[in-house]
Amino acid sequence: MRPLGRRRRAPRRLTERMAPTSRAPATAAAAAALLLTLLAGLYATSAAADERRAESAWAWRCGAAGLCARVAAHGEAQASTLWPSLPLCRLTCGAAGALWPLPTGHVALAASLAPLHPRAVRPQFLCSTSAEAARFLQEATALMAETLARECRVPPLANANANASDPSAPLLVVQFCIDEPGLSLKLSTNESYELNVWTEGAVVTASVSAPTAFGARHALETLSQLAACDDAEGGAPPMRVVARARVVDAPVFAHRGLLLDTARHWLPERALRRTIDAMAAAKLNVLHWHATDSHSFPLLLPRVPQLARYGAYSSAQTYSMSAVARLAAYARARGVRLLVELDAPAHAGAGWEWGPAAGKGELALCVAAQPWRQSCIQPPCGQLNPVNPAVYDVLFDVYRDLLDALPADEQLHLGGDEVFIPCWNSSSEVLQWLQQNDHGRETNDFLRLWSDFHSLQLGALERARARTCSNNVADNAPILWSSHLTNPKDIEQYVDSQRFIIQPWETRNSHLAEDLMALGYRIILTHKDAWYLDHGFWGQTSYYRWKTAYNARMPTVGRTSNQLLGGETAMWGELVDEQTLDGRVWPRAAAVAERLWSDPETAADAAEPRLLQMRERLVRRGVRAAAVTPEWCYLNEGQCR
Ligand SMILES: *[C@@H]1O[C@H](CO)[C@@H](O)[C@H](O)[C@H]1NC(C)=O
Ligand SMILES: *[C@@H]1O[C@H](CO)[C@@H](O)[C@H](O)[C@H]1NC(C)=O
Ligand SMILES: CC(=O)N[C@H]1CO[C@H](CO)[C@@H](O)[C@@H]1O
Repeated sequence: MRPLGRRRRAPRRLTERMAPTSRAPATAAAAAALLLTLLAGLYATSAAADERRAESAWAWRCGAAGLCARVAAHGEAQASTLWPSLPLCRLTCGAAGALWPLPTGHVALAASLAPLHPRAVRPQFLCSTSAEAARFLQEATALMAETLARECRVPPLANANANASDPSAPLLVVQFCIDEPGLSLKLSTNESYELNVWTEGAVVTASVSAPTAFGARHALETLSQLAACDDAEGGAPPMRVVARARVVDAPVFAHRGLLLDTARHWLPERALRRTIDAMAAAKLNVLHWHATDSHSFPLLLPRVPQLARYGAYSSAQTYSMSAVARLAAYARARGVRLLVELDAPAHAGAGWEWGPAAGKGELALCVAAQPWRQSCIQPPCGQLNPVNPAVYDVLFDVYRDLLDALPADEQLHLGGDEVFIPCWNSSSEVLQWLQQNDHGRETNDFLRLWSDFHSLQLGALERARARTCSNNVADNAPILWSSHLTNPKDIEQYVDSQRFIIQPWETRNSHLAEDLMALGYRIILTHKDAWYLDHGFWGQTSYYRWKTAYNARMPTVGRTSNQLLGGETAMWGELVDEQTLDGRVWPRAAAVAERLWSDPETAADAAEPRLLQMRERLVRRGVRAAAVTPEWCYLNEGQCR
């Protein structure tokens, strides 16, 4: 059966400005042509005829509630307000169009679209933008253009001068005005920006001013979200962009993270890069890389190659330090920091077995012990040996190698969760040490030992840092998970508030973060009953939908004092590898991204049309984000709440 007759839309001129357009009511001649086409269709059996596209009967109109309504394209009374597709309608509908995350400052979007060709985008550097910032933004602009081209499947220009030969071809000029010369991305980097877009003839100008190149890069993400593919056939430019816009924006929280775990399952570099692409689109800025655990140690360290030799799942499932450096550079070009975590002293076993053979004694205890319930919380067991001085020498080498691969001064996560006291309490070496140092075997004695481990671990890190010269404690203080050590009533005797940032991973109704901030600690918050993306697949856990993740609020205290640094969502890797990674993480991590960037007063329902566009955008950009609503509900905004 042939699709209904298709009317070719008149090709739009390349320079044509697009306002919501109408389709003329079918004239008698057109109706006759349609009838003929239909009749012809009864007899047409060729494959070519079958593959023609059916012209849709539907168009979209932006309504007063800021929702795009699907309406019949023909015979609509107010035909002049119709857009031919939902993405085009959404660009300028509602207060924030298709932008994700929601900007926190002024947003104005004119309901008029200009043609855009993603292969014709030129950066320009104004004010006294430094050469270093200009180089970064030149690359960032090229990345944005490439991302848009990919989104709309625009092939490279056959002729490098194709644009110049056609003065009426659309051109996007991006003008940058950046205050700070440097390119250091850290907790205190100012990520704010201001974006103004206007159109004159075939030229769209986007002017970006920002204190830092990283703020300007966010402006490019926003600019890319002011554009959508134009599916019209017949000579139309591949994309449309909002012709006049103004966005003033800055994040509410400085630390906006996503945790990936490459120890429970190894992930190829391409999966990490794809995740970073999606993070950049959502303005997440920290990839917390839980690189090692008791299951595996995939980091191939030049000074301590034994860790990967013993600890990697296979010689192919490793990350060389040049791979780490490559990933760090890839991330930084997208406004994302790599926050590498080598969990310790618990969650460490695989890779640490070679100590006795190397004359260093037992580096880890209870490695793969059975029955595992007596020695750890999750198999395989393993906990570093806190009383063996060689452990801290190895950690010193480990940190030196890592810091050589990462940008100078980069922050590290030191782990610190889930020490299982019975493991240490069953080691004759540990017990002997306790006895020799006049300690008993009470819980407090083990907590003291654990706390001393973190002091010595931090000592090793600081010695390693001396080689890469830094003592900026405020910006790159190491992070520890909450644990028995961080109980508010005795944390002060175990963890120094001036040296460590604490990452609570508690349920939403917990007051741990507030209590720790009252004691002067700085906090990165992970709501484990909303932002743990692994839940819902094991034990008694349940799956948190994007709306649950979105609606999980941050505490109100600690903001003005800069103690509440931000939050993270976590994709623990026990039950996810590259096959299902994207769909587990996205678009839920994007929901958390908006909570951390914008912290909106409104709940998820109000954000749904934009979130659904974000999901489509990620898919078009090559991320296999999960579907979160039937397609009918996507096409009919607000009808499935
Ligand atoms: C970031 O820079 C903007 C523009 O210069 C400024 O208004 C804002 O206060 C800065 N934000 C912070 C947190 O310093
Ligand atoms: C350590 O083991 C001893 C002997 O079983 C026990 O008495 C003690 O309570 C244990 N300590 C802790 C903190 O569990
Ligand atoms: C592909 C490309 O960028 N071609 C040209 C487009 O126009 C500018 C300005 O005239 C040229 O510099 C480019 O080489």
